[in-house]
Amino acid sequence: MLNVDEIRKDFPILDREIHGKPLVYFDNAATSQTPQQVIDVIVVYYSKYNANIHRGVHTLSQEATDLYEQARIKIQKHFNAKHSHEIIMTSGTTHGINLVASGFTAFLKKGDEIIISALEHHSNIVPWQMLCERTGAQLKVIPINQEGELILSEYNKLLSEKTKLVFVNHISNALGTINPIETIIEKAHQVGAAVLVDGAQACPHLVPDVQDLNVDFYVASAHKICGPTGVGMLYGKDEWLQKLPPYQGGGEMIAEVTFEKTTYADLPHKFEAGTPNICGGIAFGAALDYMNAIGFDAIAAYENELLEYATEELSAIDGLKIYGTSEHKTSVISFNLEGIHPYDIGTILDKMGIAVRTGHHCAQPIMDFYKIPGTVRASFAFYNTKKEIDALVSAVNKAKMMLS
Ligand code: C6P
Repeated sequence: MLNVDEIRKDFPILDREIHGKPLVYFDNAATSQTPQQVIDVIVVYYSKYNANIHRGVHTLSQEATDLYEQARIKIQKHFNAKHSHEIIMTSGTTHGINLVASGFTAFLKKGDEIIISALEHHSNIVPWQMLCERTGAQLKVIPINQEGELILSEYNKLLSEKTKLVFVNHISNALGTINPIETIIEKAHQVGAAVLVDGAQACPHLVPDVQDLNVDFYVASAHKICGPTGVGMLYGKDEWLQKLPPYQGGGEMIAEVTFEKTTYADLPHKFEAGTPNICGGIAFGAALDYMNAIGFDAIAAYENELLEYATEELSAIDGLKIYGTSEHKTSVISFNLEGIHPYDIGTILDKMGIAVRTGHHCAQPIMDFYKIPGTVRASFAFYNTKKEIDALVSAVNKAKMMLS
C-alpha cells in the first residue's frame, strides 16, 4: 500500500496553483514530475561536483566520473543487463532508436524487411522509414484491432526469413496498451530477426528484465521515470553493440586518432561521443533509487486502481468514448466527447487547473485508424489521487456543458 499523502510531499510542483486552482497533473505520459530527492541530487552536483568526466586527473573530474559511472551501474542493475558496458547513456528514447537505426544501415539491403506496429510513437516510425530509404529495405506494419491491441496472427504472417528487424513499443503512449513483447521477441528470434523494444512508456510502471526478455535492444527516457529531461538509456546486447558502427564521431569515443585512421573506444564509450549530460545521468540513477524505494509492484497496483476508478467514472459521462480498451493496459485514458474537438476540452480543463495532453500524441497512424483528429489523454502516476480524478470528471462535465 502506498502512502500517497506522504509521497505527494516529495513533489514540490504539486503545491502549485494554475489559474487559481490546485494543479491536477495528468500529463505523466508526456513527462513525470520530479521529486525533491532528485532535485537535491541536481543541486548538490552543480554545487559540489561539476566537472567534465573521463578526462581529468584532478579530483573534481574523478569524483564526477565516479558518480556518473555509479549511475550507469544502477541502470544496469535496474534493467538486469549482464554488463554495465551494455548500457549506453543517451539523450532519451529518440536518441537510442536513431542510434540503432543508423547502425543498421550497414547491415540491410534491398529485399530485407523491417516490422514495426500500428501502435508506434513517431520516434519508432520515422527512423525506420529513413533506414528503409537509405537501404532499400521494406517496412511492414502489424495492424491493431478496435481495442487497440496488436493482431498477433497478422504479425505471424508478416514474419519470414526476409525479416531482419522488429521494433515495437512495450506500452503504447496514446492508448496505454501493454504489448505481448515476450511473444513478439520469441517469434522474431525464430526467423533470425533482431528486436528493439521502446520502453519509454513501460519504465514508469514496471521493471523490464532485459536478460529475461532476451531482447536485443531496449530504450527508455529518464524524464518519464521521475528523472530529468535530456537523458535516457539504450540497452544493447554486447554482441550487437560490438557489431554496430559508432553513431556520432567526436571526443571520448576514440581509441586513437591520426589523419590516416581512427580506431574506436571500447563499449560503452564507442557510442558516447562528446560531453554527456553528466548531471542528468547521475540524477537518472537517483530517480531509479527513488522509484525502487517506493516499489514498482506497489506503484503498479495503485495506478491500476486509479485506472479502474477513472474508467468507470469517465465512462458514465454521456457521449464520452474511450479509445484503447485492452484488458492489458496501464494508467492512460484517451477519450473524446462526441462532436467536440479535444483541443477545446484540453483548454477548458487547463482553466480548471487540470493538465492533460490533447492531439495526436505523436502517434498519427493510431488517430487515422480510429478516424479522429486526436484525443484528450489523461495519464496517471503513483502520486495522483481519486480526488483528482473526481476533479477531472467534474471538469469534463462542465466542458461538455460549455461546448455543446
Ligand atoms: N512520448 C508523450 O506525450 P523522448 O522524447 O525521446 O523522451 O521519448 C519519445 C517517445 C518514444 N516512444 C514512446 C512510446 C513515447 O511515449 C515517447 C514520448 C511523449 O507520449 C512525448 S511525445
